Amino acid sequence: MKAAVLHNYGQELKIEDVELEEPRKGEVRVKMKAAGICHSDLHVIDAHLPLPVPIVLGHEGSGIVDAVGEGVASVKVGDHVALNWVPSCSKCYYCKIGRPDMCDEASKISLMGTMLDGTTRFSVDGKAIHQFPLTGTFSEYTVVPESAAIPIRKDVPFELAALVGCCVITGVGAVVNTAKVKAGSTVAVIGAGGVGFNAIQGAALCGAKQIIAIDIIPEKLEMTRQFGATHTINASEKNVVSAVLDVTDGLGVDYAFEVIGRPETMAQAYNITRKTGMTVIVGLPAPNENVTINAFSLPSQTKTLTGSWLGQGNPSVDYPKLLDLNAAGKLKLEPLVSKIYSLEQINEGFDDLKAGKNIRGVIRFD
Ligand code: COD
Ligand code: ZN
Repeated sequence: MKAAVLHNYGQELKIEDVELEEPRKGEVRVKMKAAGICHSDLHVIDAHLPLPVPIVLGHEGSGIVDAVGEGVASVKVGDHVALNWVPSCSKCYYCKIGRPDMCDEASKISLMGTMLDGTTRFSVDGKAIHQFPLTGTFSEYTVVPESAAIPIRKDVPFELAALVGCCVITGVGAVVNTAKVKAGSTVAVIGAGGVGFNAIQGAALCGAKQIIAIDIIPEKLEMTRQFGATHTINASEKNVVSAVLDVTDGLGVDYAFEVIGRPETMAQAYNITRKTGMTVIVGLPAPNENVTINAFSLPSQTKTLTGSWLGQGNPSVDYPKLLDLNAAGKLKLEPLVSKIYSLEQINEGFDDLKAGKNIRGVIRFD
């Protein structure tokens, strides 16, 4: 079985034969059909997200259940599934209060590159290969906990189904679940990548009257309009704060979303939020980075500054819902897929991601 393995940070992934253990109790094996290439995978390659190597990356994926371990009840062989990289334990404090995105069990292993029990199912010559926590979708097959395999409708192309697992739920959820954007409000999204495009269409779904897309790539900015952006700002040409004030009667926006993961753009998101508005940070910075914002503004402008992880979603409920919204024509998934790659072309996919060429590049396993 072939998988793409990262052996050392900063290097290309190597396509090689990897052994995969049979699913243990409560686990399922998935024959992968499609996997999205997300910036978070690139964060690992660039050593910004400190997961151990060697590792099979990839956390946005879909496929068909091919084998189930003892006791598995929620999926069966033949089911189409989209994978979930934050499976909830349903026992910890956060799962109990209805915040599975903050599950303590999932957090514990989030930087371990393993399954929930701290072990991994991939190996080469008896030597363990890590996996993107609970997933590892850049592989012809993967083994995941039952709660990481969410059954989905069978009439959706796999490359679209793959996207709900990260960029769609993260972007749409930040807007719908975390910010709860109100109809008629003003929204800015900094970073028009796979996740940012979904924040934009989430804002359109909520009925925002003004949606300002901010990026540094003109072609991407142009494309945001078909997802509902009403204004675009090229951050490499204009001062973002003044440009946003210009189009919002000097107020700033009701809601600003940072979808890149850089301290400068996080501060920018806060600074373009109007008094009493809300700033939502979606992008993940390196663990040691800090943001500088004006301390006086905290009490004097009473803005809400918060974060959003996995779009504050609940995958087993939200994936099917997001795919239904797509089937109803209310959520665009087709135009998110800019280019299809084979597993062998994965490094080209990462080069294109770095160059900002795609909304989403997706690997098809055939
Ligand atoms: N100003 C404006 N836009 C910029 C700037 C800038 N200074 N710098 C870069 N950009 C743009 C790029 O041109 C690009 O279009 C966009 O920002 C980033 O998009 P992508 O496609 O590279 O990245 P995504 O959308 O795949 O992922 C971005 C996240 C930040 C959401 C992701 O990397 C992340 O940090 N996720 C949050 C943590 C998380 O949930 N991780 C686990 C799974 S994602
Ligand atoms: Zn992702």
